Amino acid sequence: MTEYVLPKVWKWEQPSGGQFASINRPIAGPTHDEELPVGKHPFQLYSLATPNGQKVSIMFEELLARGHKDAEYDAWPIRIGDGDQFGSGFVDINPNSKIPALVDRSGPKPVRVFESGAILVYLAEKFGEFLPASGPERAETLSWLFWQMGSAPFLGGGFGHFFAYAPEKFEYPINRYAMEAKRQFDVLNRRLADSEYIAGADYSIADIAIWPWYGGIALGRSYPGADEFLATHEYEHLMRWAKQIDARPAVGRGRIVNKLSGDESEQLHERHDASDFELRTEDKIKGLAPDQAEAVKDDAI
Ligand SMILES: N[C@@H](CCC(=O)N[C@@H](CS)C(=O)NCC(=O)O)C(=O)O
Repeated sequence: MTEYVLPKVWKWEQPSGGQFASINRPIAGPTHDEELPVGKHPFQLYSLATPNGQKVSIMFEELLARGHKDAEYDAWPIRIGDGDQFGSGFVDINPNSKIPALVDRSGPKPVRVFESGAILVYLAEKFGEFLPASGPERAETLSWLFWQMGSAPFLGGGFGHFFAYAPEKFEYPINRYAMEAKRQFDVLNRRLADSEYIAGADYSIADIAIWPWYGGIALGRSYPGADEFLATHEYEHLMRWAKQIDARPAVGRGRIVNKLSGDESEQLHERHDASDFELRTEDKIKGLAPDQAEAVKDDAI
C-alpha cells in the first residue's frame, strides 16, 4: 500500500517523474519569447505527429487529394519535449500550449484555431468536405467527433500514460484505464460491425479523428505492446476499419508529417510541398552531404 499522505493543499514541490515530467507544470502562459515561422501557403500548421497532430495533417492531405488546391499548407514541428509549446508565438495561437494549432492566413486577417476537433470542423466547413452540411448525418458525424475528443484523454492520458510513460508500472491505474480502453474499443467495434465508416456510409472527420488514436494502437504503432496487452485483434470490425483507413494514400502521407522519431523513411519533419514526401523524408535528407541537405530544406520553404 502507498505511504502517500494527502496534504490539505497540493503544492508543486517535486517533479512527478516519468516521461514528459520535465514539461509538466501547473501554470499556463509562455516561458520564453519565440516567434513562429511562417511559410508561403494559406495555412500554417504547428504540430507534431502524435495522434492529435496526425488528425490535422491527414485532413489537409485528404482535402488536397480531393483537388482543393487552396488547402495547401506549411507544417512546422513543435518539439513538445523541448518546450516549444510554451514559446510566446505558440501561446498566442493556442493559450492551452498543446499541438496541433493552425493559423489560416487566407483572409484579410489571420485566424487562429486550436483543439484538433475544432480544426477539423473549421476545415470541413471551409471546404465543404468530410462533414455533412445538415441533417442526421451531420449530427452523427459530430457525435462521434465529440466522442473521440472526450474519450481519447482516457486512452492516452490514462491508459497510455500509465502503460508506457509513468515511472513505474502501477497496477491500480493500469487496471482502471485498461478496462476503460477496452470498453472504448468495444464501442467502436460494435459500431463498425454495422457501418463501413464511423459515422455511416461515408468517410468523415469522425474517422480522421478516431483512427490515429484507436487505429494507432490496433495496428501496433502506439505504446509498444499495447495491442497485445489490450488484445486488439479480438475487435474484428475495428481491425477491418483500421486497415482500410491505413490504406488511404492521404492517410499514409498525413501521418508522417512533423514526425520526428521512428523509421527515417516515415519522418517528414517539415511539410511545405507535395513533393516533400518523395524528396525530403529524413532517409533522403541524411543521404545527402550537409550543404546539399541544407539547400534541399531551404528550397522547400
Ligand atoms: N484536446 C487537445 C489535446 C492536444 C494535446 O494533448 N496535445 C499534446 C500532444 S498529443 C501536447 O501538445 N502536449 C504538450 C504538453 O502537454 O505540454 C486536442 O485535441 O487538440
